[in-house]
Amino acid sequence: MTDERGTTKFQVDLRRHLRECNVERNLTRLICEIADASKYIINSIRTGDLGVAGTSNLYGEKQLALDVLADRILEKRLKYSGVVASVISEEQDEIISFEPEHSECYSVAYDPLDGSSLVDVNLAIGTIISICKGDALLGKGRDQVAAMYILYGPRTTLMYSTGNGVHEFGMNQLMEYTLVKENITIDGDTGIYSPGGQRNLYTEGVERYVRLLEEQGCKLRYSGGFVPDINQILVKGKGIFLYPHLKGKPEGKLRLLYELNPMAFLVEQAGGAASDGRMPILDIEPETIDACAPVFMGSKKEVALAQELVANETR
Ligand code: AFP
Repeated sequence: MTDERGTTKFQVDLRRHLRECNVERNLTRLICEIADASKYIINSIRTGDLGVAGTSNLYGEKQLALDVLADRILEKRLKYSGVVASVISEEQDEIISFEPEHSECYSVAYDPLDGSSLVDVNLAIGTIISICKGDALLGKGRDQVAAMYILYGPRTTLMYSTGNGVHEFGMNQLMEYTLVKENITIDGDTGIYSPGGQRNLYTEGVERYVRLLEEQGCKLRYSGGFVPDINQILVKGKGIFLYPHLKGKPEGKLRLLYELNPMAFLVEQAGGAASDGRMPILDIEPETIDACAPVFMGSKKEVALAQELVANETR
């Protein structure tokens, strides 16, 4: 499907790609439903109310009208797909169970609109999806069978993996997702770094790590949106993202089920690594649905260096 430079020779849409990769039928259906739902989310972002909804989520954060709308769009699509047994959303406080029509079914954890604080300033935001087999939402990230995200930037792109490489799609004029690049890889280089969290709250190890990155001449590229920041690493094939443990906030900010697990799955599939500074993100056993963890994610070499510097810090 691609030439020797990795560019697409002819347009392959998402469904066809999933079929040609022999992805299980109901998983194909599920991924395509989510891709379809994203078209309605895009429309809401472009034309919808940018104000607050007057409600809060499980983390006590004010929900935007858009957060609530994106959440409803996804929940409805997943429910009526007939292949989903349960869902959990960052915007809701409990697992919701459905009655799937098929025995071959899945459970989905999602962040319908990550980067709410970037909505009013019109920066890139995204939808993040984690998929497990059956009705199993509280397992380790290693149990995921697929993960994907949709990035709403100047262009809309979709990245997915079903455990067989990471593949990038772009939305065309007909609002169809067509293949941009197959088998995205992250090599050993760093080059760019995206450091989240307030620097004056960094621990000694994290501060040393960031200074080393700066001394290596890495360029600062932090957008404040997890989806564009990880997309940058996958598309450029290099870099490191961190949202570390902070003084007074040892668990960091990012959420295991909705943000870290799916992104760690994609990054590992691309040949990179994702760690909380001590162990792979995908091996963490979540204790609650709102569990958070520090994260160092991207080029393997850089994640290993971060671990060397922070693994023994008291948190
Ligand atoms: P919001 O959804 O509350 O805007 O959080 C976005 C996010 O979860 C993630 O997209 C970013 O990587 C991270 O927060 C940015 O956090 P800071 O604002 O602390 O840099």
